[in-house]
Amino acid sequence: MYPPSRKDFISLTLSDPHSHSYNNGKHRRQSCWRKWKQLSRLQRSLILFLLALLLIFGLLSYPGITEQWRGLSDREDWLDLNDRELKTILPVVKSLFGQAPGKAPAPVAGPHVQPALGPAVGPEGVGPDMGPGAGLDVVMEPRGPNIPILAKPPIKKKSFLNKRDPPNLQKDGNISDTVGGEKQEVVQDGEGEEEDKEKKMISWRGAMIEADQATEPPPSANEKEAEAEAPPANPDNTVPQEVSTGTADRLEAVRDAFRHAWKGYKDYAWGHDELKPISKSFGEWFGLGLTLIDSLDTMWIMGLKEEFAEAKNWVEKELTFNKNVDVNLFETTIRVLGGLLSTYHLTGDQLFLEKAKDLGSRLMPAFKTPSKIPFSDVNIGKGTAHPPRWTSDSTLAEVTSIQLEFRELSRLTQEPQYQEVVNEVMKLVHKLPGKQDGLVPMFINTNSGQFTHKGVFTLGARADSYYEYLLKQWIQGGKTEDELLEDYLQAIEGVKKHLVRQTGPSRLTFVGELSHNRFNPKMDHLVCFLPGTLALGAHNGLPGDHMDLAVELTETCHQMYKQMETGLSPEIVHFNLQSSDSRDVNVKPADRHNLLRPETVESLFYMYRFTKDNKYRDWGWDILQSFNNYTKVPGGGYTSINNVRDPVNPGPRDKMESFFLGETLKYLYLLFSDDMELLSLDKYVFNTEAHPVPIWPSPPK
Ligand code: DMJ
Repeated sequence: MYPPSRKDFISLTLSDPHSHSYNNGKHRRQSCWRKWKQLSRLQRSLILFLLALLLIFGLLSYPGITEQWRGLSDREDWLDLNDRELKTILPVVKSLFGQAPGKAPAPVAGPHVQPALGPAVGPEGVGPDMGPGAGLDVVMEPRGPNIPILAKPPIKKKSFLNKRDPPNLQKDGNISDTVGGEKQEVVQDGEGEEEDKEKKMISWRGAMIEADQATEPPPSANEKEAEAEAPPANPDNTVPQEVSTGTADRLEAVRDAFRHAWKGYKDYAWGHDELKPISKSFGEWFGLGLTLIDSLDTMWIMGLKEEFAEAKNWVEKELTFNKNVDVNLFETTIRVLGGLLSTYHLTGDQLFLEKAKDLGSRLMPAFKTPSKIPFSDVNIGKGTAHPPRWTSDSTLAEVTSIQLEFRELSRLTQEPQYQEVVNEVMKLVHKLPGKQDGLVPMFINTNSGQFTHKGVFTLGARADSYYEYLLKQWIQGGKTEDELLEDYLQAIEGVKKHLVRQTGPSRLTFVGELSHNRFNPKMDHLVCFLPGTLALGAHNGLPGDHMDLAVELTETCHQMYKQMETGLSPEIVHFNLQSSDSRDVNVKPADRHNLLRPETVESLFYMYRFTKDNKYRDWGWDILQSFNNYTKVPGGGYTSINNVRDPVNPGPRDKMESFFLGETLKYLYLLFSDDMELLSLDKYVFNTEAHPVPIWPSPPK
């Protein structure tokens, strides 16, 4: 025990001041006894009295301590465990001595974790969709024993409902948080009530866990093993719900999530492509402010006016495409061109159209190839284009999922060249040999214009949005372009014939892959766009069995979340075809990551719009809770994680993809909105990055 250093303590030194060596216990006992005997009777009485007093106080305060401990765990968020102990013990000590033993350290009002990070990841040349395992870059996992306890950022009950000017799209006052048909305002209650509503969040290695779920220490290795064999404690993986979570609450929860994500981006990555929320830094992909532009229309839709104004100011003052940088044609088109076009439509502000035109013209060199199939990369400053270094192939989904944007640019500018180049690609692909019942291979050569790597078919990475854009172009153009419809219908028949199967245990319907006539029961999370697309087709008059398949696939995508310990889907799952197997879903260790992808919530949005079945909203709500529980980073931002099967250590990857703000949160918001006219699916078609562009008015007959 260290002697107190301050004078304001009663100091009792029982040791011999001249003797510093205590060689054995016997000598020590004798020496103490001798000292005791040497004390006067008064001194001995005083010591005994003090000891008795201490004992009595100790006994009396025991229930108080435990009571306070419990109370603290309910109320105190800003202290780490040491601070907690200190705070608990302080009153007891004060009551004994009249004051505190030394100055207590001030509660730390911020994250304690100072993650030990690896070297910063440089510019990423690989996008999130470059195939399985892509983006498995440096895993930055914070280390260290600290488990700080932080308050959830206070729920800002700022109501936009009465203040917001209706955006252009909602001439009828579409954007409203209507409950029971009436505009609702969020009531500003007293502070105390607000505090009560705040959930207690504990940061666990960069992810946020609700305090009441995190009171148990992490299981030991043995306990973990035992758990793995036992049936899950919460087989439903249902996140405890608030008693009644109405539409307005859910909308506000999505806005809160957006504000939190935006705060991280604004504080640490402003004007850069992506936030790295754990290291509080940023990543650059093309240097075009990807997250900012991807977020513009989401902010507009959510009515986040201040945030939107700041972002617009950046677009006006800082955004330039006149820079010597190689960009990926597809990613830049769907995120930046799409984001600018949709923001132009929502706001009517010419700034966004001007920027879109500038970018569109700079992307055009990509189409100067022998085959007219565009190269994957363009230097928007130099006006040169090239394929990836290792091949002259382009990815099929990439060259066939830029059409909505280029076609719309032509319509707006009355300059036909944009539409012409992308329509040419569709025409070529339409008549190309190498398809199997409408299914297309994943690569196409920019010299020959032929498919390569034939015989492999997937609805996942590298082919996914080809199918999506067949339908959406047909809808965009007023359902007049028959070749697009033909290709789409044929492809869906091909999907049903070759790729749709059911699992053995629970008969879950899924879409697998075909490799040289061998079926592989593997499904990317990316495939979860399909139920939404099928439902959109059925809504537009396509066969009813498309909707049946959509319903079944949405259930499967929901199960891909529900059956995981974090309630979040992995990037890829393998389904069991054998009924003898106990589980429907297997996840390989390399596929356990979650990149905050949107496809399932996208489909939930379509399914709710077309069926009004509340279960889709509830599933979306659970997903939002899981994002908040396992991917929310204290201080701002959300992070992709490495392991959806490990709620104790989900393994933050230190990256917030721009599509989390551009798509995932937007679709969640639209899912919970009661306003069916807010981006009506009869007036708008969403590009593959969730940027809405208008369905063209039919030409006069
Ligand atoms: C987005 O960029 C787009 O949705 C794209 O079509 C697929 N990949 C991401 C989201 O997962």
